[in-house]
Amino acid sequence: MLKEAIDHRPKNNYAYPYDNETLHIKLRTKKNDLSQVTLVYGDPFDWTNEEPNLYEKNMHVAYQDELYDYWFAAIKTINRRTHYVFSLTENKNAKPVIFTERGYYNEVPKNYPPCFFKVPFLNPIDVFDAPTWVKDTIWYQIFPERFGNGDSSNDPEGTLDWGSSVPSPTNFFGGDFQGVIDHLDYLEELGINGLYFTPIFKAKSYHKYDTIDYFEIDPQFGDKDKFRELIGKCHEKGIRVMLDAVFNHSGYYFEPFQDVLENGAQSKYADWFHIQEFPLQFEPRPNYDTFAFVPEMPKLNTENPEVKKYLLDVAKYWVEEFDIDGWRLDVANEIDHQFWREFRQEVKSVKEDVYILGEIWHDSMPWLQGDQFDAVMNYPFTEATLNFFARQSINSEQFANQINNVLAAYPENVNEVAFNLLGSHDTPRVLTRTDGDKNLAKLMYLFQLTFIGTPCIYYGDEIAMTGGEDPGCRKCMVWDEDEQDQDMLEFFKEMIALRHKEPLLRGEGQFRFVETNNDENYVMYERCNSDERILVVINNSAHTLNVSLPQDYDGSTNLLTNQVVNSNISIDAFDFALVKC
Ligand code: ARE
Ligand code: CA
Repeated sequence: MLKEAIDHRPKNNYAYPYDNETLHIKLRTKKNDLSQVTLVYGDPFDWTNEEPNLYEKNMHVAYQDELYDYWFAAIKTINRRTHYVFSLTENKNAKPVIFTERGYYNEVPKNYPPCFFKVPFLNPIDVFDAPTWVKDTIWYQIFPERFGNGDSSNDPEGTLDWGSSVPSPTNFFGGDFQGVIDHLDYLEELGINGLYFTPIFKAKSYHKYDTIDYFEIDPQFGDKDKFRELIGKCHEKGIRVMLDAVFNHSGYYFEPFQDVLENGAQSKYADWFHIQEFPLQFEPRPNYDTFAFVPEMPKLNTENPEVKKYLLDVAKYWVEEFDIDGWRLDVANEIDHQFWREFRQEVKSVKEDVYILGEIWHDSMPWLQGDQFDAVMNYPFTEATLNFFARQSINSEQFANQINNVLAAYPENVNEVAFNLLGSHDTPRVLTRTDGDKNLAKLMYLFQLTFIGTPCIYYGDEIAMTGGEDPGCRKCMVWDEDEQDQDMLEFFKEMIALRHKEPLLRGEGQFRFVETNNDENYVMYERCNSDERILVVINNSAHTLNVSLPQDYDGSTNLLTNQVVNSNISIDAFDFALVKC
């Protein structure tokens, strides 16, 4: 037994309340090292004759990554207080070893056991509780300058004809809210039910990440009435709306920053930013903190009470006055945690089920403990999926390892609302990553749309648009039907409809890999609850494969053809099958 590999803390992804009475416990051990792990638990205050009352629950391996097994058990707590140890068995003949907070024992310590791990009390307010509607949501990301130009009267000076040129870091094409309203029927038909807009507030650039006024809509998109109309029409169609909050930094033309430029240290806004010395200097690098080293994006001092109040008022204003349903938080990881805790309290006090999505590309456990975000942009998921399909750089077992690694890093209730994307306005498009290979792109979308969490489609991916790194990925949406890839569009509609039809494919169903096959390069995974199961088989190879399904799927239904399948199915090269039993 490799004791050095064993890890547990009664916190975070390892021990957390799943709901008001259920506790999830996970334990990490070296991969394939142990044959059995049993959770031995009880109420720390529950004694009879000097002996604590203890119960046992067998754990199972929920996830495996490259190096580790992650054992899992869900228990109902006793009086909401829990203490526990793990009984670890290496193989049939070995005596179990007891793993505790204070090291290893040969048997479960008797008498008062201070070495037990402890989850002192399950307080309902500490349960991670993202809005439940998110589990049923399929997001669609819109970059407003590039989705549709519905009103030429608001076009900025120098606006180019729609789609007449490739995007540069400075050009404008005139996209606006009317352009979105004009195409709401298209979006409804596609089947999405959440829109995520990159910034819409008054700013200088075409991308609007350099805010001038957080209380104003950028005039190139329309006015507040137009925005209200857009939200109203979305809500009528059951489509939620999420906006981008760029609170890490303002734009250069934000009034308080202009005041600092003018009045230097005497400005009443001098402490609104992180200024190293006056006068301000921009070259060779700014002498004030910025986003990256971009002088046009001075970092806001979110510890300053005035700044905090200002930004929290902004956050509440758009929820209260316009009834938006979510905030996506730009550069969320560079803002202090205290700010985000207050942000959550304030925004949720206005509308309880607002979705709070942080932009963090890395492991995000500190933000996902229930007191800050509901989700983060799941780029580690993106990477694993790109590696297996687009780059063909890992085999099926490594793919499962990488996906399991992401899942094991978080509580299950966090995974159920994870924001899973395959590309965004910050990355090359999927079809560009696959070098134009549509089949591979479809396998990626299929995986995303059948995975646990909530998927987000980047505008235009559904009609097979291409584009490289920013700004290449920000081309004008193609509206000429002859130039849209209708086959891809049909594929999206079919898969989206299936996800809406089958609750198991959404947040309801647990996710687990059933089989990975490196020689034939296929994966099999399951979404299931206690009654029903859906199996997805993906053939990521250039050959037709004959795959034998797990026994209990004999006689189940192929969800795409509605035909009954037997224990063997044939899957074309770079194709897939979905069966339900
Ligand atoms: C522009 C040009 C770029 C140029 C850049 C720097 O387009 O080609 O490199 O300027 O001069 C917005 C605009 C961008 C603009 C940028 C600066 O959309 O077009 O770039 O402003 O003016 C990191 C951050 C993450 C950030 C990404 C881009 O952690 O927060 O970088 N994403 C958000 C938005 C962006 C937005 C900004 C932040 C700024 O989504 O659209 O840019 O408001 C690794 C790292 C991540 C890193 C990621 C991508 O995985 O771990 O931390 O994200 O790569 O680089
Ligand atoms: Ca316009």
